Amino acid sequence: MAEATLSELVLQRLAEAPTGLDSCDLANTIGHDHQAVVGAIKSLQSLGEVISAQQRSTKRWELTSEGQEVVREGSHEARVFDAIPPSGILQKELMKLPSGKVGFSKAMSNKWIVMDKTGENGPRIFRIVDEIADNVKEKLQIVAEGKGDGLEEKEKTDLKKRKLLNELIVKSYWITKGPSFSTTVMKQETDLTSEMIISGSWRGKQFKPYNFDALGIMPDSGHLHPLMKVRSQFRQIFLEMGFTEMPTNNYIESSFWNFDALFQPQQHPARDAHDTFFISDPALASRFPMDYLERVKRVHSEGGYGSLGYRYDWKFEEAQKNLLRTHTTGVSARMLYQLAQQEKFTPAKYFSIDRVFRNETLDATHLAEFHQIEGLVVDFGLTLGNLMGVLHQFFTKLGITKLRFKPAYNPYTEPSMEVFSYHEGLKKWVEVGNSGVFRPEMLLPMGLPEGVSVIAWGLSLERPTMIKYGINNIRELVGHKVNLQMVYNNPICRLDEDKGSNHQRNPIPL
Ligand code: FB9
Repeated sequence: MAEATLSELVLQRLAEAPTGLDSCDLANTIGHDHQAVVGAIKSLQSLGEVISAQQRSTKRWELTSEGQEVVREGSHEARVFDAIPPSGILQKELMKLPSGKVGFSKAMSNKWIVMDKTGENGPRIFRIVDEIADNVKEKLQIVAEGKGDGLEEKEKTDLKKRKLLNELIVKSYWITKGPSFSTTVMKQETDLTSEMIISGSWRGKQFKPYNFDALGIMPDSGHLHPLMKVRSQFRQIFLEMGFTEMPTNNYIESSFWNFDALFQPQQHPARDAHDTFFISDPALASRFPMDYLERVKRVHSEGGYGSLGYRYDWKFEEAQKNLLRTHTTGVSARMLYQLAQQEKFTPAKYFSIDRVFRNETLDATHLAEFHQIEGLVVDFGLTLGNLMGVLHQFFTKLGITKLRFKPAYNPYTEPSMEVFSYHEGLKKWVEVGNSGVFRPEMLLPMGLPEGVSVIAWGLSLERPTMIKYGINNIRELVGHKVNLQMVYNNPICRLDEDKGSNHQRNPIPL
């Protein structure tokens, strides 16, 4: 039915109800969906003071499906009573009835039936009254007719306990006549047309008032995942600092580039299948810069460049093993090797932000993969002081100015430092990354000139993203259980703000 007709029907019923009407009762009376009636009420409200409507909550009782079945077929106890012939019935036969179990105990407690245990084939059940009154069915019938208020509260509670009744809180509107009440509704025009102006017909029409608070239609659009929003912010920071992004489009890497090139020995625990995902097909890589590979082999097995090396039997087959890269530092190694092939060395600043994979124990903040953020600077004479400086510059752009450095160990950097920042909320220092100076045993076999050093650092993308968007469980951020609405709803990510004096950015509340 068109809303205008429904609106007029509402007005006509209201005209006959001097004290007012409940929208739910009205919907039942006129046989319309309650939501449609509410829509008509809202439409009438927009006309001015034709009606007034107050939202209210009322308790309603409705039959459960089992309750409806009892109204149709009688209570379980009544059906059990009806199933007992004058000669009685074996209890085990009676229990086979759909209502047997529930009906039997109720009929016994109502003293409608009795059990005779003396029989040879087991207990027999007999009627002890000639007829019964099925009060349960009668009470449910009353509720079904909308007269539930006529029952005692205890009666309704008992029926609710038997799961024959449900108590609902129904939100409805109490409507009364407004100061401008009328039983007819003039259609409101929504557009003032040139034809109306020319003919003057606008004079006899009513126009729907503009709703200046109405929101515009949300344009359909795609939505970036929070990780990708934060990644673009970190990318912006690196680009502002003059760093060039490394090509990270190879999740699969050889053990050579992921470990050996970084001077990580072949017996290092991180190279164990418990920590690394190895690839079964193709299991082995075959193309390497063999002259460089020989230098790597030598520095591992015999030492060189002033290093004693690890002095073990380095195996080519181990270096060939393909894996899911455990860090993006393998990409850094490829870039540094490529830089070393230049005729004339030139300094460089590289960064990468991409997925890495570790065969680790999963928990609320760790999955078997994460996005590693890595930055590195290559030049002559870089020191730990330069590393601290570039870390201060990088984290300041994230709004983090209080940093502390703690000596640490990495197989491919010496010295190494864990980076900590003071968390104002937690009132404690939290780890925000790791860093170090790549070892000469890594750089010199590549062919980088003596005196060139590389300072580098890394952190994860997930940690700052979870902090930024207030997500506590990594599975709410990534994985098959992610609520896509979270992706649609989360706001844009700004790790910066209007350029302050020192270009400090909007701090991520650590
Ligand atoms: O990201 C980490 N923490 C972090 C980072 C940022 C942040 O908020 C933003 C600043 C505003 C809050 C917290 N961490 C490193 C520290 C911990 O979360 C740690 O428990 C988890 N770590 C990951 C690896 O764990 C298996 C984070 C990940 C990590 C650790 C080390 C590196 C990269 C990522 C590295 C490196 C490196 C070192 C030397 C040379 C080159 C790369």
